[in-house]
Amino acid sequence: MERTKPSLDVAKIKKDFPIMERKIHGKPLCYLDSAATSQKPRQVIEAVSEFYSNYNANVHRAIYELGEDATRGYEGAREKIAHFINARSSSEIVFTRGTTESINIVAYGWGIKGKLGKGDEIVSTVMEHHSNHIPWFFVQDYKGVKLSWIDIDDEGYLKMEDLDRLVTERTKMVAVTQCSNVLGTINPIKEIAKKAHEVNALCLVDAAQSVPHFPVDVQNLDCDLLAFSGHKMLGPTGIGVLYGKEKVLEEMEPMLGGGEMIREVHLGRATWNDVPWKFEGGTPDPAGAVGLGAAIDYLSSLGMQNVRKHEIELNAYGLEMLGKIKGIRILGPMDPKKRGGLIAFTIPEAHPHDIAAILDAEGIAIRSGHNCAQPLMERCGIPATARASFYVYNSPEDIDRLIKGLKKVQEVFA
Ligand code: 7TS
Repeated sequence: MERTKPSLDVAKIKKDFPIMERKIHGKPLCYLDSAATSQKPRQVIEAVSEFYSNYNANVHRAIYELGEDATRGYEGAREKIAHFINARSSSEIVFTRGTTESINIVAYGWGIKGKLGKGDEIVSTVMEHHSNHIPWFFVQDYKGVKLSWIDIDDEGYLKMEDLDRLVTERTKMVAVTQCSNVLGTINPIKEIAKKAHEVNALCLVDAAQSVPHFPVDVQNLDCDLLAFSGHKMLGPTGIGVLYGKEKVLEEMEPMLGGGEMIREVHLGRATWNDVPWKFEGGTPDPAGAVGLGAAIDYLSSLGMQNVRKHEIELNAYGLEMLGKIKGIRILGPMDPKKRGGLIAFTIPEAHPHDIAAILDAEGIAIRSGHNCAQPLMERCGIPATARASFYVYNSPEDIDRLIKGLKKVQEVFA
């Protein structure tokens, strides 16, 4: 395949990321682990610094100007996020610490504290990250509900006949990832949500690997709940989002008690604030929210369609070049358009941790291990993978360096 010109001006983008100046073992950083966490552009770092330098105060409780500035920044970020995923209103956006916390809030507030009981069922898939497994295990253990999982086919697509078979009148929730962090598979959420709604079940989407990488429109998907993390989309760590349809959020119980989540408290009893604040107990992270708002501005200025196009180009080149490595096993769909910007693989000569260690000596950062998806590893019959993942600052040259590094791995272990 001929190398195509990337859709994004990567050389210009890279200049916005101070960390790209770093040398690792004397070599320029080649960062291929954005599915774990993305790097941060100057615009985000400066927004956080600006918050602490000029606006810092606790939100929603101060009468003075500084407090109002901080609250405006925090609530302004909520508006930006609502717009970014096309929510109907900012009251559908709950700030959390990330995807994991968002899903746990639902498992607790809708599941454990909700009306579920024996005979009810929750359907998920074998390709979920642990963060979209464990919270449902909690619900299973507390409420005696039955869990079942949609399987994958040999190419790494969901077996849609399993969806038809497993989603029944007993199903109360279908919890599924939009994009697998290992296979890269992009799942047909619209179809899955429609199926869930046919039996009056809810559909929760783990969007940790989708919202950062391609346009996501919650009204078009018609999902009921959707979770993602700021740190995977150029934003700060420690801030994330739970989107929920207002009616669904209203019917859920809060997980954290205290702070802004209350309306009235008397000894021994209390009533809750309106959504979304009902779910934001304790002092929140306004600097993180403002940083996430800046990340959204940055991604919007690039255009999410361009981000997606860029990653498809990197996928195409990566799949082609990795495909030439002798004995390699690439997980997931081989169509670059059907996967998110990541490629997990194994090679026969070396354990993924050995691959990652040798690549590190070359300045290349990749993920190795079970990728927090042990049930999927079991399903694929392997203990671990190496994984290269791409973002706006990656270019075909990074893939060339990866390939060169892998050749070195094969020499070492030959
Ligand atoms: N869901 C998916 C699909 C993910 O990929 C991750 C993190 C999470 C949930 C959890 O996100 P958090 O921000 O709450 O931690 N995935 C990865 C990964 O693939 N490598 O490191 C973290």
